[in-house]
Amino acid sequence: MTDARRSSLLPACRIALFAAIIMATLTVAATASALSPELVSSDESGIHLTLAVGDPTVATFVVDGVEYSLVTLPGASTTGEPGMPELPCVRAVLGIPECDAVELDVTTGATRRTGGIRVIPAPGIIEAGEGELSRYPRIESELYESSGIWPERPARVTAPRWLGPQRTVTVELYPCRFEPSTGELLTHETLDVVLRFRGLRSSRDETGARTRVRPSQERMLDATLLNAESARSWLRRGPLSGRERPDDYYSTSENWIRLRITERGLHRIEYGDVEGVGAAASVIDPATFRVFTGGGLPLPEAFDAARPDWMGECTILVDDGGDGSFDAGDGVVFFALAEDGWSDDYGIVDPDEPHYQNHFANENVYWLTWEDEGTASGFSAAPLRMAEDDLQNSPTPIYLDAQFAR
Ligand SMILES: [Ca+2]
Repeated sequence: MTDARRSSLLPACRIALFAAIIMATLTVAATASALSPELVSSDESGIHLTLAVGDPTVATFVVDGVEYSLVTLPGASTTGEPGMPELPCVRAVLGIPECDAVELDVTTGATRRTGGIRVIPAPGIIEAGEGELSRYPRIESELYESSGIWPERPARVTAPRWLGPQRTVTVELYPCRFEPSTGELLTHETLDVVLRFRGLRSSRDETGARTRVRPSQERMLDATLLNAESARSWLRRGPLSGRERPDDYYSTSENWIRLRITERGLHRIEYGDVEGVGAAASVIDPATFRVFTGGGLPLPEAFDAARPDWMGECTILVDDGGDGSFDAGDGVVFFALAEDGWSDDYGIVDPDEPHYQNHFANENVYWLTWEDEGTASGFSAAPLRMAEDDLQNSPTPIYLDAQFAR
């Protein structure tokens, strides 16, 4: 392909380039004033937290003729279990090592008792019928007729779950508890929680490298975990457990640029485009360029329908001027579909309409990735490249416009 011919294919193409959007799986709404336990220690022998509690605020409400108290603590969340007393709750997310079980011990400091209180139940929800509004009534559960204290213990720990490469638990601390039969509110001035790990796996299984953590994941863990620093030594080892990811995934490379496509045709990403979004274009190894796309169709509506594991790789042309380095004037050429187009372009079997219209997006998305000079590509297969043909010996040249004329 000569430069002149290539440029004649491209003038109508519009390329919108945006910096890679890092896909944080979790954002945490934490305010500066949020009440949080203090981390005393965190290692494989256990995690120790302590919480000093100020005075709760008690406001009085009358609901259906019954006088209730709403108990709040500045910066604390609430228990929020429908029908159960609505009480302050302080949550902390902690990184933990891989183990068979997590045990929680909690001790309380001085406890104040306030009498003559009926703590308001947390609202439930009654879904609206057609033409009605949903209601959120506060209806007492059977607990209000029982003799125990709620919550039963002043702290609890959730079942472990993976947060990216980190095993985590959430600890809930209940500085205030309620005894319905006596009408007393118990306020613990301090709470001390110790988590211990039974059947530790990290020390007995040293096989396999630690999972590579992307900077975005590290920021997410730092913002979420109370013990992010010590939890780093407990990051997952070896291959992913549970649902296996294919080899090719976003974690396979550090470098991704999101390409937002609104016109079907050949597109060219210039050296300056890559540099323009803040990437160090001069250290890119052009042999490692790849372009991926999910295809442009929405995911199936049925929740149990098969979903793609990963995107498809596009066959691209890398124009590096033949010198093996990525410089000004070089570029990456690829064919892309817009968000709407002819159904057979998208591989739609038995389309309802010959022309497919995307009702969910105003652009199709492609992803450009690469490695820097001297760093190995994490992808297992060779990148897909267009074959170049000068068409000199072709008896019946194919004209792009004719092939897709309708
Ligand atoms: Ca070059």
